[in-house]
Amino acid sequence: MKLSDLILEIKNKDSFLCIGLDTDINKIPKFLLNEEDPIFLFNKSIIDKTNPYCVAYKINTAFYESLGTSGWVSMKRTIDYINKNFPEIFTIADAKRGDIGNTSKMYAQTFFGNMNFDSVTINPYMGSDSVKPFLEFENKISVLLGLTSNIGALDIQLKKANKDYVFIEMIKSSMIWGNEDNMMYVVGATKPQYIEKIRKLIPSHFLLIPGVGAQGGDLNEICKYAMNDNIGILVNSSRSIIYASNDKNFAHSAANESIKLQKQMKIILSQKNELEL
Ligand code: OMP
Repeated sequence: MKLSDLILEIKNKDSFLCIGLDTDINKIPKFLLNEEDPIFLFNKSIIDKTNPYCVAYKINTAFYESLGTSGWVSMKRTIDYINKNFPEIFTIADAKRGDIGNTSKMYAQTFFGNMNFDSVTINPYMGSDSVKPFLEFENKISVLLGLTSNIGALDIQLKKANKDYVFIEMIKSSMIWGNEDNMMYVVGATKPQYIEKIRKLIPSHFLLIPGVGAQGGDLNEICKYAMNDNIGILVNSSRSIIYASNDKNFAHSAANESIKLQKQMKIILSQKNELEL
């Protein structure tokens, strides 16, 4: 998918919501466990009910890979289901990959070539040769970890290197590897105080912002600094949406949680439009 198609979808739906399919076999409703592929069935139900309110689905591959072969099958069935039925929805393989070039090429083939995701998250700290194989795929987007939402971001990313934070130095180096059309950056919702600085450095790149919901990030606070002329953000929430309830109505509850966020996003977008008029 092209970035321009994603922007169009955001405008059509008044939403920049990304729903995280962090589907944990231990957390899904118990009655699904009798089915042949409970993970896929759970995802399908969530997707069928939530698709009008979101513009992206992020599949965190850890939840699938941890199950072995059956997990990979569930992941492939899920991505194929989205691509076939909702081709307008942007897909992210949250795999956080990156290795020497020769190996990264295989990761890129896995998630872009074989699985046909629109984008994949990449840990860029091994440098340009670890990211470039992903950038060689046309109409695919590499999402580089910038400043992550976890407490451990303090250990390295928020240490000083030269004059600035390590993560700022990383963004400065990596922003020339690709461009706004084929690269995004992850910035955690739990660290809004750094977003203004990031935006000064990369005013045009899209930001993928996880951490709203279970991790406590504030949607309004993030949007104040992170949005740009093209909206420029996808905000991800996983657990607070997909595990909103654990009974027969779980997908309906997930839709309700999605609607709550989408309504807030609609207000934010209309306020932004008014300011620009
Ligand atoms: P919830 O906390 O349940 O909304 O899930 C957040 C999702 O975003 C998980 O899949 C995380 O792996 C992912 N994530 C972060 O939480 N923090 C980051 O800094 C980066 C990511 C990510 O790359 O998506």
